[in-house]
Amino acid sequence: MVRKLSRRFLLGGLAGGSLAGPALAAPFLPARDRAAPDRASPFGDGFLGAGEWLAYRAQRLIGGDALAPEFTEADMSPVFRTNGNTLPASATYRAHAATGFADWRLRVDGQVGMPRAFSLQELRAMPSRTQITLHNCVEGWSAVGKWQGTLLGVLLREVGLRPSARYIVFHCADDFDGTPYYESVDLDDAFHPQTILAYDMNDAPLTIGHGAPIRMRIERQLGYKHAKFVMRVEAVESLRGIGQGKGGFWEDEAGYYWYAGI
Ligand SMILES: Nc1nc2c(c(=O)[nH]1)N[C@H]1C(S)=C(S)[C@@H](COP(=O)(O)O)O[C@H]1N2
Ligand SMILES: [Mo]
Repeated sequence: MVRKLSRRFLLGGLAGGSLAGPALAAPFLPARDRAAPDRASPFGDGFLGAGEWLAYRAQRLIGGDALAPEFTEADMSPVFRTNGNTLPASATYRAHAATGFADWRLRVDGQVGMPRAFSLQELRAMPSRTQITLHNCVEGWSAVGKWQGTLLGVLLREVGLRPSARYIVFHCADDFDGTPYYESVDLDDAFHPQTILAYDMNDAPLTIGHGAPIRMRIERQLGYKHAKFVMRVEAVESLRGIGQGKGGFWEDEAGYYWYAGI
């Protein structure tokens, strides 16, 4: 398992993306410290549709380590549209935006040993990854963009994930008719080398429309999994207590698949 993780990490560094920053020796948890999210349904037996469950198991089995394709600068889309909410209504969010997110903090809590709040400067100082990838929205558009951000795996290691943690939930500043946006992933995606808390897009600080101050990039998943305006990262044992229990805003509201693997 240790060899497998090293290979994953090495591939992450060689496959077009670049890693930067201090303390890159072993940012990912040893396999034995990780839960086994693929052994049981996140929501209890029979919750995921049969097709979704099969796809999830198959992809975890054969493609657990696989990287999403990466592209070159020449492939980058001249226009990368925004989608969903482009400016959270929250007064707290707008106050942070007005001051360039200087006093904003990312809360990281839940099933962790040391809950912590990170400033944008702290996140920027941590090991990062840059990648040029294809974003796929279920509404029928896609675009290639360049993203830089803190490796979620490194962040989780900082706070010490408890063995009980099985899913990572992203709580966002925006809402639709009063229901806050949220998303979640299993630990395979959380520790995947292309899963980053992006603060830069196309070599510039993330704009509000694209999710400032940070938005997720979870490259093997469809667009709606890439939570924008992330305010809090919560490690949980089960997704049942989150929202209406299906793991994400669109999963709860419109029956989108929780496992949106592509
Ligand atoms: N917080 C939040 N995150 C979100 C959304 C949203 O409305 N709110 N929309 C999602 C959808 S459907 C897509 S396709 C992408 C769009 O990202 P973009 O605006 O950077 O293109 O963000 C995703 N993340
Ligand atoms: Mo989307």
